[in-house]
Amino acid sequence: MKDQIAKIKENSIKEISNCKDEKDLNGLKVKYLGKKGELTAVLRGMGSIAPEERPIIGSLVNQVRDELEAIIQEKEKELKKQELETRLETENIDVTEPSKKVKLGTLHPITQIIDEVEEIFLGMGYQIADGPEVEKAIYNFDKLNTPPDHPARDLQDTFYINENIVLRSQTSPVQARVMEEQKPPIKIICPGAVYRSDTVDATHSPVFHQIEGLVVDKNISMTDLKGTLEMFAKKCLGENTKIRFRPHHFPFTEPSAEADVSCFVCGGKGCKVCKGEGWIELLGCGMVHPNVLKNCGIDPEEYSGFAFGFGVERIAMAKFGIEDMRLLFENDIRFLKQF
Ligand code: 2NL
Repeated sequence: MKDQIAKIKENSIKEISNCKDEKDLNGLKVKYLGKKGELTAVLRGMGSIAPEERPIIGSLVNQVRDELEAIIQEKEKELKKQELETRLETENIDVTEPSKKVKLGTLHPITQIIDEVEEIFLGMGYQIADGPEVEKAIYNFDKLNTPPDHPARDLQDTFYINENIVLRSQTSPVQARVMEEQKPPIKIICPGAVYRSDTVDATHSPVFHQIEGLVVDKNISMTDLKGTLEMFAKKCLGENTKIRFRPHHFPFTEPSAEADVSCFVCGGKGCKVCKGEGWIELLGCGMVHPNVLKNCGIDPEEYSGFAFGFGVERIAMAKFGIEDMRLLFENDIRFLKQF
């Protein structure tokens, strides 16, 4: 039996040292040390030898097993090192090879305008507010002094979820919510998507974007409104831009006005963009109606405010020279990457 063990030891050492890779080595491990391996077989055969011989054979097997385990571990290290060396020799990386180009997208023209307007008003100390697009009719209309019989509330003009819930038709409900929640001074702008039941054509879309602004404080007057909007127009459209105000009507402001800017393409001479007028309609504005302040928990005897609003698509179309609004919603990459 001792001879048998010596033979196993001799053969296994030879095989292990000739072994070329880790897979073969694992095979040898199983062959000699495994449950069904040769050394285990020797232990199984102990029944046939004299009882006094058994501990001697047992300890011999264990000794050989320990030796083989150590040799295998050593070989494993050696093979790993060899493998790493061959990989280092054969796999080289060409760091000068040009990389695959990552195709960068661009910001949508609407996003660009919103970002730019936000930046200008942040610079004037405003905060940016947002709120739900699916809105209570109370916030979209009633609180804004737009009574139940007002044409803007008609089923033809507004998308109703039910009698009391609408897709907001303006971003003013965000401002009404802020007035209810905060005490003046309030200086905010509210950009976002709004919804009106319009048929799609070159200048209309049932979804478009609006930016509204609101300032409420003590002693706010029409001069603050005019100065603020003039500053905004110059920053947004160029330092030479002029602004003019025409009387208008909105239910939520009194007095109300529309503001035009001198055409930023021709400077006022008349061109295709301003349709020969020299002026481009920019926005609607006015002094916040006392009823609106009252409806939102602000005392109109103590505070006053101004507000304004404009459509982002219209500004984007004028600024980028886009003639059909539908292009802004089709999201054709060939169109979008021009801006
Ligand atoms: C337009 C005109 C405007 C406002 C929006 C407003 C909001 C509150 C109170 C009073 Cl909370 N006014 N917003 C005021 C005047 C005009 O928008 O033509 N938008 C597309």
